[in-house]
Amino acid sequence: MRALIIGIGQCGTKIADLFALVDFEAIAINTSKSDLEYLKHIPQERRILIGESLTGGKGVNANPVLGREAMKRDLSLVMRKMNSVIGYEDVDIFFLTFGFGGGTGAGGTPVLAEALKEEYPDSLVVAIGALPLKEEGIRPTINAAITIDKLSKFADSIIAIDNNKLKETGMDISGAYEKINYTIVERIASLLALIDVPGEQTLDASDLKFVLKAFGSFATVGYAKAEANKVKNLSRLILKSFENEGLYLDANIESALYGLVAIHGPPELLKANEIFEALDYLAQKIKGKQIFRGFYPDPREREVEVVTLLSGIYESKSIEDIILTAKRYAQSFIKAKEEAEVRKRELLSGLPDFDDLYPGEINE
Ligand SMILES: Nc1nc2c(ncn2[C@@H]2O[C@H](COP(=O)(O)OP(=O)(O)OP(=O)(O)O)[C@@H](O)[C@H]2O)c(=O)[nH]1
Ligand SMILES: [Mg+2]
Repeated sequence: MRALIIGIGQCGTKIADLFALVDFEAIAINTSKSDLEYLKHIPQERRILIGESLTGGKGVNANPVLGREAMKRDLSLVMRKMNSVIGYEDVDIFFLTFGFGGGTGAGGTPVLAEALKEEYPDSLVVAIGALPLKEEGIRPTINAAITIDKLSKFADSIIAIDNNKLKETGMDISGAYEKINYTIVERIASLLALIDVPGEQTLDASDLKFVLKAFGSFATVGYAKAEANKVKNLSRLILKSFENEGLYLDANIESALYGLVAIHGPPELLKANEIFEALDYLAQKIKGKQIFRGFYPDPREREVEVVTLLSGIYESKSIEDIILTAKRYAQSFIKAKEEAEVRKRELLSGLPDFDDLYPGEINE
């Protein structure tokens, strides 16, 4: 199973850099030269500055029109570099990491997703994006809504992480970002680490691709971990992984089409009846009724870890709030703009030109 992580913009490249730290192949793309320099783990030759002719390497200041243009102008450079990193071995899934609320990531990611789909039709393109905080104001919300719409046409799944969920942790903002970035990487890395490895019942790349090939709908990754001696009933731990606090998105999991549950831990704890109790419950609960499962007994392990992936989700309060707020704002903005134009025309109509009032000043 080969995954390639591509970070776009500041948020996205920070997350990709953490993936590189835990040995994933990662590429960073940004309009900001200094943000690219700030990365620690992605090798220099895998950092791509785009839109330099447009912004002089200074970022696009949350303007996705510029982010989109930067990616378009340098798309052939990006795809060439991509090609040289990929070589001859196929990529199963491209994970594109980015922040929905900025300019480079929001504007550039859909352009790249479309190009990757065209160039590598057998690979999946999965977007992993952070949704803006409500306090950031209207602009990030609009950027997010329009980017969701565009990505839903090209990405196979969109894993949306709601930054608002981290406010509940009560940390300062940069600490909270760090934590959520780390959590995203931990979850996805734990999931990928269990694909194509030996186990009791295993998950392979085609299972994961099946689950994530979901017409650009939303997916969420749940997670729960406990020390082996504290696990009284594994069923409860599994359920916890996809309950609300396990997820980073307010989503109605009943609207999910597919689920995938991977459990890793000491053999004596992976009791079939407890596992099936939870999996049956989950299969009943989700719309698609299909759960892929992998059990990985490991005698060296002192912890039990459960990673849950739910895909095909189309009901999410986090997403609906963003879309409805953006639509409402767009309507009132467009109306206000039209009114302003009408008022301007009304006010200025009937004025003469200079020549009407200063006749005969210039002899021709
Ligand atoms: N989870 C998480 N979210 C972040 C992080 N940094 C920024 N964000 C979110 O991402 C959005 C801003 O995106 P950035 O990545 O900073 O913007 P960009 O894509 O670099 O685009 P420009 O800076 O406008 O060129 C905001 O809505 C933030 O909430 C981060 O490290 N982690
Ligand atoms: Mg930036």
